[in-house]
Amino acid sequence: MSNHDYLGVAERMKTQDYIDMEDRYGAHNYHPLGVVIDRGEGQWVWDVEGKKYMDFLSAYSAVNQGHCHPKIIKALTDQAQKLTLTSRAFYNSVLGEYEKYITDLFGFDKVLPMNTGVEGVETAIKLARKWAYTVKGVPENQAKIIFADGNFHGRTVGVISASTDPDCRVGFGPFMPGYEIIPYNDTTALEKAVSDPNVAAFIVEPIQGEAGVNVPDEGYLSKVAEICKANNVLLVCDEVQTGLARTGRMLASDHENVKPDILILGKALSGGVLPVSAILANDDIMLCIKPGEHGSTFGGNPLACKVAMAALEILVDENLAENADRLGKLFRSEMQKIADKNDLVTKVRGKGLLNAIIIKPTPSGKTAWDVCVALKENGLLAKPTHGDIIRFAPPLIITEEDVHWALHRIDEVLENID
Ligand code: IF1
Repeated sequence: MSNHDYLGVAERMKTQDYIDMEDRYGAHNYHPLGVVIDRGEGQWVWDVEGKKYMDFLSAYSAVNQGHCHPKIIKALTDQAQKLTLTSRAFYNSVLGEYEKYITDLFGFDKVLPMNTGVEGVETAIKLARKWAYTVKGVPENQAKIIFADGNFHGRTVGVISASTDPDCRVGFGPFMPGYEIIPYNDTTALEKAVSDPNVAAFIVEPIQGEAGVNVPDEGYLSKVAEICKANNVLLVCDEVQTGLARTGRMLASDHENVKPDILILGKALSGGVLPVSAILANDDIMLCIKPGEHGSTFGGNPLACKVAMAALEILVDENLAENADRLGKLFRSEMQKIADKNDLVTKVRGKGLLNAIIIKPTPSGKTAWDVCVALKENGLLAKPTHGDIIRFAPPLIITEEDVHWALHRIDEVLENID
């Protein structure tokens, strides 16, 4: 079949055809909502049949800057015509500029560039272990890393070994040793755990995303930082989802003026254009990893560096943290009013534009999934998690008018679901 014929077929395909093709040829490791997205611009996406939706998921916070932000696409296409990848066997003319930009912006000595979020987490684990052996003096192979119950840090074997979610773990053992799990939002448990002198680090999400936007008590993270410091344990903040303006500050840890020893970024670091992640740390920690001890073929490639600089500049230039803070407050207060008059919604929570509601099954057995299907029919895209939670995380470029537009749709759906 010629390319031309194939395109002819593709144009005639309808939603169900695309779904059938994925179902037939793709692994069944996802259960997507039945919408096939073909185009995106800002907070809007269009499906293959031309229907327009407001995106209230933002690719799990990777598209904070909005779909296909012109400045990011320009950075991408300009650089793509010049140089895309050299590997780290050679220097490239963009990496240093990016490294200076991102370390200045976040106030760390050094950055280590990777690609996906989970690679950032793996990198942090390796760096923390290396630091434990070379600086803290932990005996070889004895380093311990503490994680929180309900965490989500990605899908590699090294990272799911820290998971407490059966879906993530069951059937994938044996697991990585050297981890300990403590309850989230529990500083007493942390104090007890770090009394073991072999503890290298505590790796934590400032707000647990996958757990359903689980916001800890005020003061939790600052107390965590204090405990880690007092016990010579590294505080590693996984801000892959909470970082980059999502929660109303550049970093969620900024809410409590906490500066982690290792910061992990991903997702919106590229504005959703390609996988770009990074960890940041100061020299005393970062320089524990020596040449040849860690890396990746694509990490720090010039295309990713240009895209990341554009993505970060947009967050700053367009005041997206401020916008997320202001519109997040509006969203939660208006959403709470909807919840107050509708028994189905038992909880509204979140920070900035990372929010969630908890849905009680309706008398006729409708669930959060059914609500999301109805929202989709009504022009709003969101995804349920853990059966009864719906996450609302629009691109941070939305306006007050958009928030009211979305709330109106949500209200309508909740009123008519049964
Ligand atoms: C999927 C959830 C979000 C993350 C944190 C690291 C990673 C993630 C805090 C790994 C990734 C994702 C991956 C995505 C669904 C998703 C997710 F539903 F699982 F909880 F965002 F809310 N740290 N989160 O949230 O980053 O390697 O994927 O780039 O489909 O698994 P990655």
